[in-house]
Amino acid sequence: MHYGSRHHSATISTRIPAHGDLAAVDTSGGSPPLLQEKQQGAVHRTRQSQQQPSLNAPSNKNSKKTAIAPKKNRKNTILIQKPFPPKPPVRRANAAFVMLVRNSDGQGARSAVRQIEDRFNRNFQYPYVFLNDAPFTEEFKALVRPMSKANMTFGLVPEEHWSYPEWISTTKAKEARKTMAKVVYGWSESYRHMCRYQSGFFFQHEAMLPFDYYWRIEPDVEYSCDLDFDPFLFMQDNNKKYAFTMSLPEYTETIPSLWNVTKDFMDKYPHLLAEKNALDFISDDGGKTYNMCHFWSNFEIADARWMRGEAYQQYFKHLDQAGGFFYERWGDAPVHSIAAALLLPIDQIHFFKEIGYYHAPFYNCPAEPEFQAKCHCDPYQNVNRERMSCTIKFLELAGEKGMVFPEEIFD
Ligand SMILES: Nc1nc2c(ncn2[C@@H]2O[C@H](COP(=O)(O)OP(=O)(O)OP(=O)(O)O)[C@@H](O)[C@H]2O)c(=O)[nH]1
Ligand SMILES: [Mg+2]
Repeated sequence: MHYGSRHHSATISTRIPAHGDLAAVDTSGGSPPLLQEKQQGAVHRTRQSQQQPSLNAPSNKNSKKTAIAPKKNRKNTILIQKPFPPKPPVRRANAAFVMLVRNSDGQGARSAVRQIEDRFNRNFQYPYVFLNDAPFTEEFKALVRPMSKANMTFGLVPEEHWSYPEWISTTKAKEARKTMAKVVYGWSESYRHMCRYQSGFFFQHEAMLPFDYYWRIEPDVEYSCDLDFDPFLFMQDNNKKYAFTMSLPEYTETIPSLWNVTKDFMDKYPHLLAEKNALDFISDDGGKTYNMCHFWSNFEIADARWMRGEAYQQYFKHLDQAGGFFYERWGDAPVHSIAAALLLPIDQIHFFKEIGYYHAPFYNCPAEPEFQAKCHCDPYQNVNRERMSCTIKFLELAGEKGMVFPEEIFD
Protein backbone atom coordinates (compact mmCIF):
# COMPACT_ATOMS: atom_id res chain seq x y z
CA MET A 1 0.00 0.00 0.00
CA HIS A 2 1.33 3.41 -0.85
CA TYR A 3 -0.29 6.73 0.00
CA GLY A 4 1.85 9.56 -1.28
CA SER A 5 2.89 10.82 -4.66
CA ARG A 6 6.24 9.59 -5.92
CA HIS A 7 6.64 12.34 -8.49
CA HIS A 8 8.51 15.36 -7.29
CA SER A 9 10.38 17.30 -9.89
CA ALA A 10 11.53 19.77 -7.20
CA THR A 11 14.05 17.22 -5.99
CA ILE A 12 15.65 17.19 -9.38
CA SER A 13 16.33 20.87 -9.57
CA THR A 14 17.26 21.48 -5.95
CA ARG A 15 19.53 18.53 -5.25
CA ILE A 16 23.22 19.09 -4.67
CA PRO A 17 24.82 18.10 -7.98
CA ALA A 18 27.45 15.51 -8.56
CA HIS A 19 30.68 16.98 -9.86
CA GLY A 20 30.09 18.59 -13.23
CA ASP A 21 26.31 18.17 -13.10
CA LEU A 22 24.10 20.46 -15.18
CA ALA A 23 20.69 21.87 -14.50
CA ALA A 24 18.51 22.74 -17.42
CA VAL A 25 16.01 25.54 -17.08
CA ASP A 26 13.45 25.50 -19.80
CA THR A 27 12.55 28.90 -21.14
CA SER A 28 10.71 27.59 -24.18
CA GLY A 29 7.93 25.72 -22.39
CA GLY A 30 9.23 22.50 -23.92
CA SER A 31 10.03 19.20 -22.25
CA PRO A 32 10.46 19.03 -18.46
CA PRO A 33 13.92 19.60 -16.95
CA LEU A 34 14.69 15.93 -16.35
CA LEU A 35 13.99 15.03 -19.93
CA GLN A 36 16.14 17.85 -21.19
CA GLU A 37 18.95 16.83 -18.92
CA LYS A 38 18.74 13.34 -20.36
CA GLN A 39 18.48 14.43 -23.96
CA GLN A 40 21.09 17.13 -23.89
CA GLY A 41 23.23 16.16 -20.91
CA ALA A 42 25.76 14.14 -22.88
CA VAL A 43 26.67 16.96 -25.25
CA HIS A 44 26.81 19.69 -22.64
CA ARG A 45 28.54 17.59 -20.05
CA THR A 46 31.43 17.15 -22.47
CA ARG A 47 31.52 20.78 -23.37
CA GLN A 48 31.29 21.83 -19.75
CA SER A 49 34.06 19.52 -18.62
CA GLN A 50 36.33 21.11 -21.23
CA GLN A 51 35.51 24.62 -20.08
CA GLN A 52 35.24 24.14 -16.38
CA PRO A 53 38.19 25.68 -14.56
CA SER A 54 40.19 23.29 -12.45
CA LEU A 55 39.72 23.67 -8.70
CA ASN A 56 43.48 23.99 -8.42
CA ALA A 57 43.95 26.44 -11.22
CA PRO A 58 44.62 30.07 -10.23
CA SER A 59 41.29 31.86 -10.47
CA ASN A 60 40.81 34.99 -12.51
CA LYS A 61 37.68 37.02 -13.14
CA ASN A 62 37.10 35.60 -16.61
CA SER A 63 37.33 31.96 -15.69
CA LYS A 64 34.84 32.49 -12.85
CA LYS A 65 32.44 34.11 -15.25
CA THR A 66 32.69 31.18 -17.64
CA ALA A 67 31.83 28.75 -14.87
CA ILE A 68 28.57 30.37 -13.76
CA ALA A 69 27.32 32.20 -16.81
CA PRO A 70 24.09 30.86 -18.30
CA LYS A 71 24.59 29.43 -21.77
CA LYS A 72 22.00 29.30 -24.51
CA ASN A 73 21.76 26.22 -26.62
CA ARG A 74 20.14 25.77 -29.98
CA LYS A 75 16.75 24.92 -28.48
CA ASN A 76 16.67 28.15 -26.52
CA THR A 77 17.31 26.38 -23.25
CA ILE A 78 19.54 28.07 -20.72
CA LEU A 79 22.01 25.77 -19.04
CA ILE A 80 23.20 26.87 -15.65
CA GLN A 81 26.31 25.57 -13.99
CA LYS A 82 25.39 24.47 -10.49
CA PRO A 83 27.81 25.21 -7.66
CA PHE A 84 30.48 22.68 -6.89
CA PRO A 85 29.46 19.97 -4.45
CA PRO A 86 30.57 20.36 -0.86
CA LYS A 87 33.97 18.97 0.01
CA PRO A 88 33.92 15.47 1.49
CA PRO A 89 33.27 15.75 5.23
CA VAL A 90 36.28 16.13 7.46
CA ARG A 91 34.87 13.76 10.07
CA ARG A 92 33.11 10.48 9.58
CA ALA A 93 31.98 7.79 11.99
CA ASN A 94 33.14 4.21 11.68
CA ALA A 95 29.88 3.04 10.18
CA ALA A 96 28.15 1.19 7.35
CA PHE A 97 24.76 0.60 5.80
CA VAL A 98 23.57 -2.98 6.08
CA MET A 99 20.91 -4.75 4.07
CA LEU A 100 19.87 -8.37 4.45
CA VAL A 101 18.41 -9.26 1.09
CA ARG A 102 17.56 -12.04 -1.32
CA ASN A 103 18.91 -12.21 -4.86
CA SER A 104 15.36 -11.83 -6.14
CA ASP A 105 15.11 -8.36 -4.52
CA GLY A 106 17.80 -6.71 -6.62
CA GLN A 107 15.49 -4.05 -8.02
CA GLY A 108 14.18 -3.11 -4.59
CA ALA A 109 17.72 -3.04 -3.23
CA ARG A 110 18.99 -0.73 -5.96
CA SER A 111 16.06 1.59 -5.46
CA ALA A 112 16.77 1.85 -1.72
CA VAL A 113 20.48 2.44 -2.29
CA ARG A 114 19.79 5.07 -4.97
CA GLN A 115 17.62 6.99 -2.51
CA ILE A 116 20.12 6.72 0.32
CA GLU A 117 22.72 8.10 -2.08
CA ASP A 118 20.54 10.94 -3.37
CA ARG A 119 19.36 12.01 0.04
CA PHE A 120 22.51 11.58 2.06
CA ASN A 121 25.36 9.33 1.25
CA ARG A 122 26.83 10.81 -1.91
CA ASN A 123 28.31 13.49 0.27
CA PHE A 124 29.57 10.99 2.84
CA GLN A 125 30.42 7.73 1.06
CA TYR A 126 29.68 5.36 3.90
CA PRO A 127 30.15 1.76 2.73
CA TYR A 128 27.43 -0.83 2.21
CA VAL A 129 27.28 -4.39 3.48
CA PHE A 130 24.80 -6.72 1.77
CA LEU A 131 24.09 -10.02 3.50
CA ASN A 132 22.31 -13.06 2.16
CA ASP A 133 21.69 -16.65 3.23
CA ALA A 134 22.48 -17.69 -0.38
CA PRO A 135 25.53 -16.55 -2.38
CA PHE A 136 24.86 -13.25 -4.14
CA THR A 137 24.47 -13.61 -7.88
CA GLU A 138 26.45 -11.50 -10.34
CA GLU A 139 23.13 -10.15 -11.54
CA PHE A 140 22.29 -8.81 -8.08
CA LYS A 141 25.70 -7.20 -7.71
CA ALA A 142 25.47 -5.66 -11.16
CA LEU A 143 22.16 -4.07 -10.21
CA VAL A 144 23.28 -2.41 -6.99
CA ARG A 145 26.96 -1.63 -7.67
CA PRO A 146 26.39 1.28 -10.05
CA MET A 147 24.15 3.00 -7.52
CA SER A 148 27.02 4.25 -5.34
CA LYS A 149 30.70 5.00 -5.48
CA ALA A 150 31.02 3.82 -1.89
CA ASN A 151 32.58 0.47 -1.09
CA MET A 152 30.18 -2.49 -1.21
CA THR A 153 30.67 -5.88 0.44
CA PHE A 154 28.53 -8.89 -0.43
CA GLY A 155 28.55 -11.36 2.46
CA LEU A 156 27.23 -14.88 2.83
CA VAL A 157 25.46 -15.67 6.11
CA PRO A 158 27.18 -18.61 7.83
CA GLU A 159 24.95 -21.66 8.00
CA GLU A 160 25.16 -21.89 11.79
CA HIS A 161 23.45 -18.49 11.99
CA TRP A 162 20.59 -19.50 9.68
CA SER A 163 19.60 -22.98 10.86
CA TYR A 164 18.04 -24.72 13.83
CA PRO A 165 20.10 -24.78 17.01
CA GLU A 166 20.47 -28.29 18.46
CA TRP A 167 18.02 -27.68 21.33
CA ILE A 168 15.13 -26.84 18.97
CA SER A 169 12.70 -29.58 17.95
CA THR A 170 12.04 -29.20 14.25
CA THR A 171 8.83 -31.22 14.65
CA LYS A 172 7.51 -28.80 17.26
CA ALA A 173 8.58 -25.87 15.05
CA LYS A 174 6.69 -27.33 12.08
CA GLU A 175 3.62 -27.79 14.24
CA ALA A 176 3.84 -24.14 15.32
CA ARG A 177 3.95 -22.99 11.70
CA LYS A 178 0.78 -24.95 11.02
CA THR A 179 -1.14 -23.54 13.98
CA MET A 180 0.04 -20.02 13.16
CA ALA A 181 -0.84 -20.25 9.47
CA LYS A 182 -3.21 -17.29 9.69
CA VAL A 183 -0.83 -15.01 11.59
CA VAL A 184 1.30 -12.57 9.52
CA TYR A 185 4.22 -14.69 8.25
CA GLY A 186 3.18 -17.31 10.84
CA TRP A 187 3.44 -20.06 8.22
CA SER A 188 6.93 -19.10 7.11
CA GLU A 189 10.09 -20.97 8.08
CA SER A 190 12.49 -18.57 6.33
CA TYR A 191 10.89 -15.55 8.02
CA ARG A 192 11.71 -17.12 11.39
CA HIS A 193 15.36 -17.69 10.42
CA MET A 194 15.46 -14.11 9.20
CA CYS A 195 14.05 -12.70 12.47
CA ARG A 196 16.47 -14.77 14.54
CA TYR A 197 19.36 -13.67 12.34
CA GLN A 198 18.40 -10.01 12.59
CA SER A 199 17.96 -10.38 16.34
CA GLY A 200 21.26 -12.00 17.19
CA PHE A 201 23.76 -12.32 14.38
CA PHE A 202 23.98 -9.81 11.54
CA PHE A 203 26.16 -7.40 13.52
CA GLN A 204 28.56 -10.29 14.18
CA HIS A 205 29.03 -11.11 10.50
CA GLU A 206 32.69 -10.73 9.61
CA ALA A 207 31.81 -8.02 7.09
CA MET A 208 30.17 -6.03 9.91
CA LEU A 209 32.82 -6.51 12.57
CA PRO A 210 34.99 -3.56 11.47
CA PHE A 211 32.12 -1.13 12.07
CA ASP A 212 30.92 0.60 15.24
CA TYR A 213 27.59 1.84 13.88
CA TYR A 214 25.16 0.46 11.32
CA TRP A 215 22.16 1.87 9.48
CA ARG A 216 19.76 -0.85 8.44
CA ILE A 217 18.02 -0.55 5.11
CA GLU A 218 15.64 -2.88 3.31
CA PRO A 219 14.73 -3.33 -0.34
CA ASP A 220 11.97 -1.01 -1.57
CA VAL A 221 12.06 1.45 1.32
CA GLU A 222 11.92 5.14 0.46
CA TYR A 223 13.76 8.13 1.85
CA SER A 224 11.97 11.39 1.23
CA CYS A 225 14.03 14.12 2.92
CA ASP A 226 17.46 15.54 2.10
CA LEU A 227 19.78 15.06 5.04
CA ASP A 228 22.42 17.70 5.42
CA PHE A 229 23.80 16.28 8.64
CA ASP A 230 25.42 12.95 9.42
CA PRO A 231 23.13 10.75 11.58
CA PHE A 232 26.05 8.43 12.39
CA LEU A 233 28.06 11.31 13.80
CA PHE A 234 24.97 12.50 15.64
CA MET A 235 24.81 9.10 17.34
CA GLN A 236 28.49 9.16 18.16
CA ASP A 237 28.65 12.76 19.38
CA ASN A 238 25.54 12.44 21.55
CA ASN A 239 26.30 8.98 22.92
CA LYS A 240 23.16 7.47 21.36
CA LYS A 241 23.04 3.71 20.97
CA TYR A 242 19.75 3.05 19.23
CA ALA A 243 17.67 5.23 16.91
CA PHE A 244 14.34 4.81 15.16
CA THR A 245 11.90 6.59 12.87
CA MET A 246 8.62 4.80 13.68
CA SER A 247 7.15 2.93 16.61
CA LEU A 248 4.08 0.71 16.57
CA PRO A 249 2.36 -2.07 18.53
CA GLU A 250 3.39 -5.66 17.70
CA TYR A 251 0.89 -8.39 16.71
CA THR A 252 0.25 -10.14 20.02
CA GLU A 253 -0.22 -13.57 18.39
CA THR A 254 3.43 -13.60 17.30
CA ILE A 255 4.90 -13.26 20.80
CA PRO A 256 2.66 -15.00 23.37
CA SER A 257 5.52 -15.87 25.75
CA LEU A 258 8.12 -13.21 24.93
CA TRP A 259 7.37 -11.04 27.92
CA ASN A 260 7.41 -13.91 30.43
CA VAL A 261 10.75 -15.07 29.06
CA THR A 262 11.97 -11.48 29.32
CA LYS A 263 10.81 -11.27 32.93
CA ASP A 264 12.85 -14.44 33.68
CA PHE A 265 15.83 -12.65 32.17
CA MET A 266 15.24 -9.56 34.35
CA ASP A 267 15.05 -11.76 37.47
CA LYS A 268 18.19 -13.67 36.53
CA TYR A 269 20.35 -10.75 35.38
CA PRO A 270 19.20 -7.63 37.25
CA HIS A 271 22.73 -6.20 37.06
CA LEU A 272 22.43 -6.00 33.25
CA LEU A 273 19.41 -3.66 33.35
CA ALA A 274 20.15 0.02 32.82
CA GLU A 275 19.36 2.65 35.39
CA LYS A 276 16.90 5.22 34.02
CA ASN A 277 15.85 2.70 31.38
CA ALA A 278 12.75 2.91 29.18
CA LEU A 279 10.70 0.18 30.88
CA ASP A 280 7.70 2.53 30.93
CA PHE A 281 7.85 2.75 27.15
CA ILE A 282 7.20 -0.98 26.80
CA SER A 283 5.02 -1.56 29.86
CA ASP A 284 2.05 0.41 31.19
CA ASP A 285 2.01 -1.38 34.54
CA GLY A 286 5.55 -1.20 35.80
CA GLY A 287 6.69 -4.37 34.03
CA LYS A 288 3.83 -6.78 34.74
CA THR A 289 2.80 -6.90 31.10
CA TYR A 290 4.20 -5.83 27.73
CA ASN A 291 2.19 -3.14 25.95
CA MET A 292 3.46 -4.29 22.51
CA CYS A 293 5.20 -0.98 21.76
CA HIS A 294 8.26 -1.47 19.60
CA PHE A 295 10.52 0.46 17.31
CA TRP A 296 10.05 -0.57 13.69
CA SER A 297 13.40 -2.19 13.03
CA ASN A 298 13.36 -2.08 9.22
CA PHE A 299 14.93 1.33 9.87
CA GLU A 300 17.56 1.35 12.57
CA ILE A 301 20.72 3.23 13.28
CA ALA A 302 22.47 1.62 16.19
CA ASP A 303 25.74 1.06 17.94
CA ALA A 304 26.79 -2.46 16.94
CA ARG A 305 29.26 -2.56 19.85
CA TRP A 306 26.31 -2.38 22.24
CA MET A 307 24.70 -5.36 20.50
CA ARG A 308 27.95 -7.32 20.59
CA GLY A 309 28.34 -6.48 24.28
CA GLU A 310 27.55 -8.63 27.33
CA ALA A 311 24.06 -7.35 28.18
CA TYR A 312 22.55 -7.65 24.69
CA GLN A 313 24.28 -10.96 24.02
CA GLN A 314 23.03 -12.43 27.28
CA TYR A 315 19.49 -11.30 26.48
CA PHE A 316 19.61 -12.79 22.99
CA LYS A 317 21.00 -16.11 24.28
CA HIS A 318 18.32 -16.25 26.94
CA LEU A 319 15.59 -15.75 24.30
CA ASP A 320 17.19 -18.16 21.85
CA GLN A 321 17.29 -20.93 24.48
CA ALA A 322 13.57 -20.45 25.11
CA GLY A 323 12.85 -21.30 21.47
CA GLY A 324 10.27 -18.59 20.70
CA PHE A 325 11.91 -17.66 17.40
CA PHE A 326 10.71 -21.04 16.11
CA TYR A 327 7.86 -22.14 18.40
CA GLU A 328 6.20 -18.74 18.14
CA ARG A 329 7.23 -16.08 15.65
CA TRP A 330 9.24 -13.55 17.59
CA GLY A 331 10.25 -10.61 15.42
CA ASP A 332 13.56 -8.82 15.63
CA ALA A 333 11.67 -5.54 16.12
CA PRO A 334 10.22 -6.36 19.57
CA VAL A 335 13.47 -8.11 20.51
CA HIS A 336 15.66 -5.11 19.67
CA SER A 337 13.14 -2.74 21.21
CA ILE A 338 12.74 -4.56 24.51
CA ALA A 339 16.52 -4.89 24.71
CA ALA A 340 17.01 -1.17 24.06
CA ALA A 341 14.29 -0.24 26.54
CA LEU A 342 15.71 -2.38 29.34
CA LEU A 343 19.44 -2.37 28.74
CA LEU A 344 19.98 1.27 27.75
CA PRO A 345 19.22 4.46 29.61
CA ILE A 346 16.35 6.17 27.80
CA ASP A 347 18.56 9.10 26.85
CA GLN A 348 20.62 6.76 24.65
CA ILE A 349 17.60 6.05 22.46
CA HIS A 350 16.78 8.58 19.78
CA PHE A 351 13.88 9.41 17.46
CA PHE A 352 15.09 10.79 14.10
CA LYS A 353 12.03 12.84 13.28
CA GLU A 354 13.74 14.58 10.36
CA ILE A 355 14.46 11.37 8.45
CA GLY A 356 11.48 11.06 6.09
CA TYR A 357 11.01 7.36 5.56
CA TYR A 358 8.56 4.90 4.07
CA HIS A 359 8.28 1.14 4.53
CA ALA A 360 4.94 -0.16 3.37
CA PRO A 361 2.44 0.80 4.57
CA PHE A 362 3.73 3.53 6.91
CA TYR A 363 5.55 6.85 6.70
CA ASN A 364 7.57 9.01 8.96
CA CYS A 365 7.29 12.57 7.69
CA PRO A 366 8.20 15.69 9.64
CA ALA A 367 5.82 18.67 9.60
CA GLU A 368 8.30 21.33 10.75
CA PRO A 369 8.66 23.83 7.90
CA GLU A 370 12.46 23.72 8.04
CA PHE A 371 12.35 19.95 7.48
CA GLN A 372 9.42 19.96 5.05
CA ALA A 373 11.41 22.25 2.76
CA LYS A 374 13.79 19.33 2.21
CA CYS A 375 11.13 16.60 1.87
CA HIS A 376 8.54 15.37 -0.58
CA CYS A 377 6.42 13.38 1.88
CA ASP A 378 2.99 14.25 3.26
CA PRO A 379 3.19 15.12 6.97
CA TYR A 380 -0.50 14.25 7.40
CA GLN A 381 0.50 10.65 6.73
CA ASN A 382 3.06 10.44 9.48
CA VAL A 383 2.26 7.25 11.39
CA ASN A 384 3.98 8.61 14.50
CA ARG A 385 1.13 11.04 15.03
CA GLU A 386 -1.51 8.28 14.91
CA ARG A 387 -3.06 6.98 18.08
CA MET A 388 -1.66 3.49 17.47
CA SER A 389 1.93 4.71 17.38
CA CYS A 390 4.00 4.76 20.56
CA THR A 391 6.28 7.62 19.54
CA ILE A 392 4.45 10.37 21.40
CA LYS A 393 4.70 8.27 24.55
CA PHE A 394 8.43 7.81 23.93
CA LEU A 395 9.02 11.54 23.53
CA GLU A 396 7.13 12.28 26.74
CA LEU A 397 9.11 9.70 28.69
CA ALA A 398 12.40 10.85 27.21
CA GLY A 399 11.56 14.45 28.13
CA GLU A 400 12.02 15.48 24.52
CA LYS A 401 10.15 18.15 22.62
CA GLY A 402 6.82 16.85 21.36
CA MET A 403 6.08 16.23 17.75
CA VAL A 404 4.87 19.08 15.55
CA PHE A 405 1.51 18.27 13.96
CA PRO A 406 0.84 19.46 10.42
CA GLU A 407 -2.48 21.00 11.52
CA GLU A 408 -0.53 23.45 13.67
CA ILE A 409 1.29 24.68 10.59
CA PHE A 410 -0.85 24.22 7.51
CA ASP A 411 -4.49 24.49 8.66
N1 LIG B 1 18.61 -13.19 2.21
C1 LIG B 1 17.38 -13.18 2.72
N2 LIG B 1 16.86 -12.04 3.19
C2 LIG B 1 15.63 -12.05 3.69
C3 LIG B 1 14.84 -13.22 3.76
N3 LIG B 1 13.64 -12.92 4.30
C4 LIG B 1 13.68 -11.61 4.56
N4 LIG B 1 14.87 -11.07 4.21
C5 LIG B 1 15.32 -9.68 4.40
O1 LIG B 1 15.08 -9.36 5.76
C6 LIG B 1 14.51 -8.08 5.89
C7 LIG B 1 13.14 -8.17 6.50
O2 LIG B 1 12.31 -8.98 5.69
P1 LIG B 1 10.89 -8.49 5.17
O3 LIG B 1 10.33 -9.57 4.31
O4 LIG B 1 11.01 -7.14 4.59
O5 LIG B 1 10.10 -8.46 6.53
P2 LIG B 1 9.08 -7.39 7.06
O6 LIG B 1 9.65 -6.01 6.87
O7 LIG B 1 8.69 -7.80 8.42
O8 LIG B 1 7.85 -7.63 6.13
P3 LIG B 1 7.30 -6.80 4.86
O9 LIG B 1 6.17 -6.01 5.43
O10 LIG B 1 6.88 -7.88 3.90
O11 LIG B 1 8.42 -5.96 4.34
C8 LIG B 1 14.54 -7.46 4.51
O12 LIG B 1 15.74 -6.74 4.37
C9 LIG B 1 14.54 -8.67 3.58
O13 LIG B 1 15.23 -8.38 2.37
C10 LIG B 1 15.42 -14.45 3.26
O14 LIG B 1 14.84 -15.52 3.31
N5 LIG B 1 16.69 -14.36 2.76
MG1 LIG C 1 10.30 -5.23 5.08
